[in-house]
Amino acid sequence: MSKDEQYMKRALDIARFGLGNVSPNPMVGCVIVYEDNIIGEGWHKKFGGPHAEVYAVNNVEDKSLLHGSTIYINLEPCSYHGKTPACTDMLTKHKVKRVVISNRDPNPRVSGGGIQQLLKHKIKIKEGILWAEGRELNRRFFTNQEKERPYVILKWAQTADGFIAKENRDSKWISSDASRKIVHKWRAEEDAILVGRGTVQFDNPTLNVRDWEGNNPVRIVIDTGLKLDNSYLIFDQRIETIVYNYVKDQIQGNLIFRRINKDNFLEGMLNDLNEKGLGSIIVEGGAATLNNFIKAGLWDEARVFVSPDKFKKGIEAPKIIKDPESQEMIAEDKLYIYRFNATENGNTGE
Ligand code: AOF
Ligand code: ZN
Repeated sequence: MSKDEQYMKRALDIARFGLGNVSPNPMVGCVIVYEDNIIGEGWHKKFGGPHAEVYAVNNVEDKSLLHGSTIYINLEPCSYHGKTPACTDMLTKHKVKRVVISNRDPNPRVSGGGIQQLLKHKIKIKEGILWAEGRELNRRFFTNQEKERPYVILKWAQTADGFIAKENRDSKWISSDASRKIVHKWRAEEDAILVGRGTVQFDNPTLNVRDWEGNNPVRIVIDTGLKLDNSYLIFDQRIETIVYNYVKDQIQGNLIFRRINKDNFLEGMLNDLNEKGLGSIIVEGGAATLNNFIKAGLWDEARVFVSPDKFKKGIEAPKIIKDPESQEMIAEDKLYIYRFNATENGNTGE
């Protein structure tokens, strides 16, 4: 690894601390280096809060050193005043020497404009360092910007013989305790969690984060004909909950009913979620709902636990006709990860 790559790796590592708190903004880390020493670093901590560069510059004790420093940042610095001031103004004010970037910011309000601002002030630029790693870290953000929809993660647990539930719909005990703990971590990492009507009816889930510390995602239920009565746990008003349907638009406190056209329903729903600023969803079932996302090609990642049990009959698990990108053991379960598109690799994206 070159020096530039090593410092960029540090920027990416600290950027990741923002996971679960910055969406739909990207995770950004910034490392300031003077004569091969890190003199300041910081990351974007919270949506609407200061950007990574601000924390990093504030972290530098002797600001006069900024003049001769290199700034490592995994995303092109922003050049417009959004919820917070333009980072390029701060960097040019301090007359930093060089800026090293992993990815350009696809946000149309930046999109190369940040780099141009810095060049205009004679600051040296190097971009594309650990480009693929940066794309991977911010895959949710890049999907939001490029496809104008949330990043979609499908998740289910199935038996070794391919069933997601028993014939009586009992699906609670397929995966191990360890796998279930990971699922709660995953819930805290995404903006929303989605299930279909059947899952609410048969499992009455809470869809919150219990076995992990973190934010509860917004709950989403697809109940096109509004068949669910208000006795289910997800209607307890404790967490914002959206019911997507064909029938009505209505707001009842924390419970929102949202009508979407029947044609291209999933696209319409994802579009609505994008407009609400929800950058990612984890789809936890059931089989019909998961299959609808797969059929429509509207997914980015699938995380599938396979337990050693055999049910012999029951509700068939969804199938993804491609090889998993990775597999690992979680206690006695196998966890397979599939990607709709294999990670982009190799070039600088220019
Ligand atoms: C940076 N550094 O740490 C982040 C950036 O509304 P604002 O002001 O928070 O701006 C949000 C946009 O800024 C976001 O969509 C993305 O384009 C960029 N994020 N830029 O220079 C950061 N988080
Ligand atoms: Zn910024």
